[in-house]
Amino acid sequence: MKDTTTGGASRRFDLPLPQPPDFLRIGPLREGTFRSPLHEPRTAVVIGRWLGAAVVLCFLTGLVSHALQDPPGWLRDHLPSRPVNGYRVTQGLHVIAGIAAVPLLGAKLWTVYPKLFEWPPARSLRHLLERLAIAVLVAATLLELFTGLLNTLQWYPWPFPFRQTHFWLGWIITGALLLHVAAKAVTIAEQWWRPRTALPGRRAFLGTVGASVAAVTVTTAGQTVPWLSGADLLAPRRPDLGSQGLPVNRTAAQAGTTTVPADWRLTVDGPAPLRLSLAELLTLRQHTVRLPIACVEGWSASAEWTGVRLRDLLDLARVPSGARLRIVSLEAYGPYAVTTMEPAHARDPLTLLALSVNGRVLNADHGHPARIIAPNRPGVLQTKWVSRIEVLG
Ligand SMILES: Nc1nc2c(c(=O)[nH]1)N[C@H]1C(S)=C(S)[C@@H](COP(=O)(O)O)O[C@H]1N2
Ligand SMILES: [Mo]
Repeated sequence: MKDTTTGGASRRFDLPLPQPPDFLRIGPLREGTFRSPLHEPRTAVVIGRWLGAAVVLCFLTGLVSHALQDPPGWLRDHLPSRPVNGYRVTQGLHVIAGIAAVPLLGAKLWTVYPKLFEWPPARSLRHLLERLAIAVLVAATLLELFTGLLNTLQWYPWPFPFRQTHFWLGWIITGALLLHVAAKAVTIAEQWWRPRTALPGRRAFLGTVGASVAAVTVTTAGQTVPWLSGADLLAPRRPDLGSQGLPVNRTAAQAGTTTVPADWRLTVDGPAPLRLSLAELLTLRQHTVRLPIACVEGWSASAEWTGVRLRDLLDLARVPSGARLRIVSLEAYGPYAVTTMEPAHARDPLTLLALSVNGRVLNADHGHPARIIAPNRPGVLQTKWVSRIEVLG
């Protein structure tokens, strides 16, 4: 059936055809309730393009983040440890695009919301399915942006696991978005290249949306983009604030690792297992590298790390070069107390078992006595308070 709002001329969304029965012509179902001329397809398409771009960017960078944090078996051996700043850039973009999507989604929903009161609610099975797909798209996108935003604040006021929920919602949104774009393909094509027609208030509206997007991104992007750090007013983190010049997510007090046992040794499994005290680690060849902590929450901060190359330790223990590792922390509980590392990262010459940061011995909050620091690796996997390196084969 032909959608009555897809005419070539720009047509407002709020003309219910046919009208609802008399007793229902109340509230938003009355004719003429929505008076703005901007509830029309051209404005919806202009904003939809930007919102679509932000959503696609979030989805792709989200896939990268998920793959690096929890790689499926077939991908494990193909995840590169370079570029050094890879995860910093993809995750920075993920959070920047997600924040930009908030005002864009608000503007898009405002533009089209008279359609919520379309009459009749469903003209055909196709129309009903199309509207159901939009309901899923809107609900999933609202939940996705809400959980993502709260994650940047490290606040999890819900009973479900954040990462899995955020990941699967991303797929649901992408599927529903493809359906939505397919269902609206004619309208989108018609409006895409249409010469601009002056509609009262449109420039001001689009200008306000653009200014809102600029305001929320410029005041938060400084948590990962160094030259914007001066404008970092709304982000939960300033990358240069924290002990030893770096933010801390989980403190030693929270992890229960403020006091390291006097008999602490780094254990490395392998054909020639190692048990090394801190003094012994310091006698091995030390390297200094400049690498970022790039947190999934969107902040990142570079620092100078000094310590022993992980691959030197693996060679000493005669660990085979293709081995995957399990890195075990002194932390007893906590989702990042144990992490795994693929050979590409384990063998990268920049990957260190770091003992100091910015020229000072690691303090308790940054992982004393030893922590992992590796290039192109999510912050959650830069394990602090390392006690043992196991070989997974
Ligand atoms: N053992 C352990 N290591 C950990 C964590 C943790 O909770 N436990 N948090 C990780 C996270 S989420 C980040 S972003 C980095 C932060 O490192 P920093 O506190 O030294 O800046 O440490 C990582 N290492
Ligand atoms: Mo993190």
